[in-house]
Amino acid sequence: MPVDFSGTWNLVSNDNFEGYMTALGIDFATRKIAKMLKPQKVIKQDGDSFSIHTTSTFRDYMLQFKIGEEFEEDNKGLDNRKCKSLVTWDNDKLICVQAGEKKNRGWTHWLEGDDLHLELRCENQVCKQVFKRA
Ligand code: ECB
Repeated sequence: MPVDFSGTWNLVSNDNFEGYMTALGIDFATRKIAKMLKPQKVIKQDGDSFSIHTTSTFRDYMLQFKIGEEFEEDNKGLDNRKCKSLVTWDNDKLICVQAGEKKNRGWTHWLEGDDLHLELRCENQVCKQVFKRA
């Protein structure tokens, strides 16, 4: 029985989001707004199919994927770059590789106790986010 990420999750910590956004080329004014946000994630996991809605008072982002199936990701409202993205399991961790213009781009989700963890990577920057169940 694989882990189940399903649920509604609220951001409680956000380490080095500034560095991650800078690596993505996000402008100063947008970074100042974005780092004040407390986004919520709504994750739906149905077998190998996932949807992850990240919502905030400023912008929303929606991602749908199936494990092991590469897809075109259009990072609309984020850095607006397109990637070839692929999500796979590594034991109980969900790993996404976002191949494109930016090196070493991707993210990892895992559960730790009652918390949802997310590591966001771009070039040499790592942002670490923790969410608690709403
Ligand atoms: C959507 C809420 C954040 C909006 C921030 C607005 C502007 C900043 C622009 C770019 C920064 C890059 C990423 C923002 C951080 C979080 C959004 C979703 C990150 C992500 O890829 O989550 C994955 C894993 O949960 C699913 O898409």
